[in-house]
Amino acid sequence: MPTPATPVSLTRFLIEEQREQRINADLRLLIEVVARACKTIAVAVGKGALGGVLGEAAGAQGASINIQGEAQKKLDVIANDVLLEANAWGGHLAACASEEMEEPFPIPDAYPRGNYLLLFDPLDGSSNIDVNVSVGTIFSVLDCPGDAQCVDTQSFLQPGTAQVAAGYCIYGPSTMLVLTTGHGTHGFTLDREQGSFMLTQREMRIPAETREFAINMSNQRHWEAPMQDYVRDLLAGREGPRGKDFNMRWIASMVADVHRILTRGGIFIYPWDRKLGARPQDNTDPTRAGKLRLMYEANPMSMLVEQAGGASSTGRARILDQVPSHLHERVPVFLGSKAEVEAAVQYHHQFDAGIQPEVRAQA
Ligand code: AHM
Ligand code: MG
Repeated sequence: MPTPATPVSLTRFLIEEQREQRINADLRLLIEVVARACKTIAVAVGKGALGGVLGEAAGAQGASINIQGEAQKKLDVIANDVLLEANAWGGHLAACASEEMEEPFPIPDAYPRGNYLLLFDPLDGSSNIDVNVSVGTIFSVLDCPGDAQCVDTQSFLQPGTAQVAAGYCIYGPSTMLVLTTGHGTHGFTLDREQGSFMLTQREMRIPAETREFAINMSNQRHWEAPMQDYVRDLLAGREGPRGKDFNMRWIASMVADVHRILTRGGIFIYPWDRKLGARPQDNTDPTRAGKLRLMYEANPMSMLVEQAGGASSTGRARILDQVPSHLHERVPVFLGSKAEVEAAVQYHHQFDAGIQPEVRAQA
């Protein structure tokens, strides 16, 4: 009988990556610390109503509102605090930035500073937390440019191509960490008895073609013309210009939607829409150019998706090439199966070139 392959823990995987000189010791420590923080968050999320952690966080006057203008859940605050505390003292970071905090958090003077920057959305999809839907933590790692003692907002304003690692932890029926350090995208499942993340999906691959799309259709009337055309053609199915039937899924928790796409393909779209504000191409207000945040959500997810053979775009340009001008910049997001992302981008390019929908349908 063949011997079953030895299970590979996250720790062993990272040590082997270090031996291959794909990561250094500090980056290994950083990823281990983030993974440990995610285990703590998983416990808090898993307690649900029993832990008294559901509902909104209290602010000075009613609900606490974060920099994004959203009411914070208690678990948003808990997850943010867990990540900050876990990462403060290891000596691997110069600073953190969080979707929940207006300004970056430099490592306190009491601790040594390292040369990495960590960005995170501590609890993505938290509006779903009270209804027990999968949520997750998304993170991105950058090198700190210049002197780690002088870190500021500007230090973080790097394009997604500069990320040295990215990942998410999904708190679902099982807790999984999905990680890239620029050498493929790998999935680890938390063994709850052992307390260890175990490698369960090496080299995740997204099928290039798909028949599944994920979008919040309730915003349809606010979309721009090429989005209307693209989704109209998806919905037309086999009888339409795409010549095949499409299925739709929308969990409204990006981590869960992207996890499905990494597992079985699909396209995830959160396009610009009129109610959000400034059109991204007008570049007047980067904080209102979409719903999802470039640096905490779009960049890490784009790196994971590209490393798994997929594609990621604003609808007009590669997300990872976007140079941020604002820490909390937002961006339209199209990511997933490569051929489908390219199809969606085509609708935008043809619209920008003045090609009419009927002509596009025959193209
Ligand atoms: P959050 O970071 O405040 O949770 O917001 C991001 C979430 C994504 O997880 C999800 O894709 C999107 O918002 C859902 O938006 P909508 O409620 O408009 O469908
Ligand atoms: Mg989020």
